[in-house]
Amino acid sequence: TKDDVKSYLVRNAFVLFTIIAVIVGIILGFCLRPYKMSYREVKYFSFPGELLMRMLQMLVLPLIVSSLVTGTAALDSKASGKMGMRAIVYYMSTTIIAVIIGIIIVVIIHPGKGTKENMHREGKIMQVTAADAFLDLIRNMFPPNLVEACFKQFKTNYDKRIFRVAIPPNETSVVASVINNVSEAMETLTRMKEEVIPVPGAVNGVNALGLVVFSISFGLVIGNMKEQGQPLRHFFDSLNEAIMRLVALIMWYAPVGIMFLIAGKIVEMEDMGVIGGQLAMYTVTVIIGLLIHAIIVLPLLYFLVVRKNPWVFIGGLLQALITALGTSSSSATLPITFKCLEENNGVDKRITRFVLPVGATINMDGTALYEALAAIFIAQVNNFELNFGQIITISITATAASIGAAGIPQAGLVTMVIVLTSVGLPTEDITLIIAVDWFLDRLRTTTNVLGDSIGAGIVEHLSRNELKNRDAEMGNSVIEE
Ligand code: DAS
Repeated sequence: TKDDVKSYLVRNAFVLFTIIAVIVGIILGFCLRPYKMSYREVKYFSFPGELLMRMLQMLVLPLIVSSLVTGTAALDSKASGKMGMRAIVYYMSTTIIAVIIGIIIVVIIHPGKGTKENMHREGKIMQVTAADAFLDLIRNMFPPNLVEACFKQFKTNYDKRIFRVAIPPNETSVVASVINNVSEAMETLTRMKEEVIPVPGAVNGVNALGLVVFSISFGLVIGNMKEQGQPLRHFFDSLNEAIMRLVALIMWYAPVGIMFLIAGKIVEMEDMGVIGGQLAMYTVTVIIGLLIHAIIVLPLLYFLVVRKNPWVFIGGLLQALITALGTSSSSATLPITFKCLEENNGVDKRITRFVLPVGATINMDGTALYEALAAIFIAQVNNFELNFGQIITISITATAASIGAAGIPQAGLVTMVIVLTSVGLPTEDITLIIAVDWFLDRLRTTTNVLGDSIGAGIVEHLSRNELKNRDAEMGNSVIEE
């Protein structure tokens, strides 16, 4: 029909604009580099990009809450339990696969050459065990103050954000004490790289994990309340719809924002010449690991389970993937991921609403792969022989750290502290990799978003019977327009 043609054109126009934006952003960035803009000029220049980040982040909180509440309320608890299990199994298995890939690749390529003198250096700070890391994660699932969990804002400069993001609201947790202890190392780190690391804009550091747990429970309860739950269900439904309409508006602005985010980053990045051989090897190793996961493992998994062409599915996600690349934040990308999955790939809204917010919060394949790989790289640089037990500890803590990392720029670098301390590696060695982290962060964020989206496709396929039954039961789905 005419409408179909129109929406097809609009969709393709978005993808086309976004690709053009990336290309123009790169060209513009390289053309402006010779002018050596000051820090302030770069900030002014990237302002349109900063605005995009803020607009997207503005929607994240209501989007997570409203979609999860409506998503779970629209299913009966048995169906949502099954879907939830499938999603969790998918998240855990892909994260573990990612960690294993990271470990194998870094052991084979061996980018760290053991240049540091002191071997077997004891970690200066308290040793965090894998159990501590997990307990911390679970603590975060139950924010004692829901309101505070919603509006913790992290503004100003990067170092402040590093500390505060890592310290969950109201926590007297292990992570908090670790971060306090390494504050000195982190300060050195920020002092060294002051002009390099600032990221555009304020970052929304909500305790997404806590909100996810709350919203799912709330949705389940409303779902079981029958008529009495109706007003709340309608409220969250219509809130969700309104937010998605705002997303549709922001999509028009997204290419402009992405162009300036990319150009601004290229203008301010350090000269590649200063990146030494080891760091270059490390970068290549990370890229190879992420590529294996993103273009072999995930598509293969999709194909094996869903039996459809994964590349067609991934093609529909292009705009979300580019937004992830541009923003380095999977939660800022979340609104766009929703749009791509629902509109381009036709994934059932009951699935996206239910699994995407959870995925964006806890499922970070790229981050998990990165953390394990980076920790072993740091061990290699320190000539620190890791035994099998320590490698297992790294895998477990890297998984926990990826679940605990917020979907914001470079959060993975912060949660790395957990992984390093768990095996007694020096946390100040995070400084070794910080120069390339902004770039690798973009790639791992893209991998994270891809993992979440493929997960939604797989869970939808596995849950088709429940969805059908529910349709039959309800006459029609509650949340279908
Ligand atoms: N950049 C983050 C994300 O949004 C995670 C990370 O730093 O690894 O996915």
